Amino acid sequence: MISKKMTKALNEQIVLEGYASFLYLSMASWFDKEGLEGSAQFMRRQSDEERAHMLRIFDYLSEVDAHAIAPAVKQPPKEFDSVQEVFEMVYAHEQKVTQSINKLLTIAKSESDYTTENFLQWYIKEQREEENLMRSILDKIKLIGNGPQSLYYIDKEVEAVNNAELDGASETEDL
Ligand code: OFO
Repeated sequence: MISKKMTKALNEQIVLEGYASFLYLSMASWFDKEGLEGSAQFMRRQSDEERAHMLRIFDYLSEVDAHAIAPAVKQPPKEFDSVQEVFEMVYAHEQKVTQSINKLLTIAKSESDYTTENFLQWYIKEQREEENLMRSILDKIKLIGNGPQSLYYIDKEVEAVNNAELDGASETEDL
């Protein structure tokens, strides 16, 4: 039986994952407006992934007979100064999510809630991969440079990362 405290904390995580989905959708739209198609597709896919992360918690709560709460929609920023700023914001948000997952794990451990502890392991791995991915994109942006002439090359790099992720996902599905 899941505790009220654990249920509340998981519902708060739903808010965070849901906000990430809308934030990344807003970033995808900004990239699209700026003519950065590769980056727009990348952020659109990230947005879909975050929605899936949110729904995973929804389904878990209902599986353990708790009440999953649909979060309020908070308006994310819609204008950004640069591609680098966008990816810095994404990286910072992912770090915040990781901290939050770690707190959830601490609660689960303190309550000897092994079922939730086991459920959260997937997020631990996912966050490590996502932080690593965003850091590698930021490293590339820093190498290429953030001036107007560099935008085309940055977009191509992000597009290549997106295609590699898509290939990786379809290989996993084939297994
Ligand atoms: Fe990467 O934020 Fe979801 O888990």
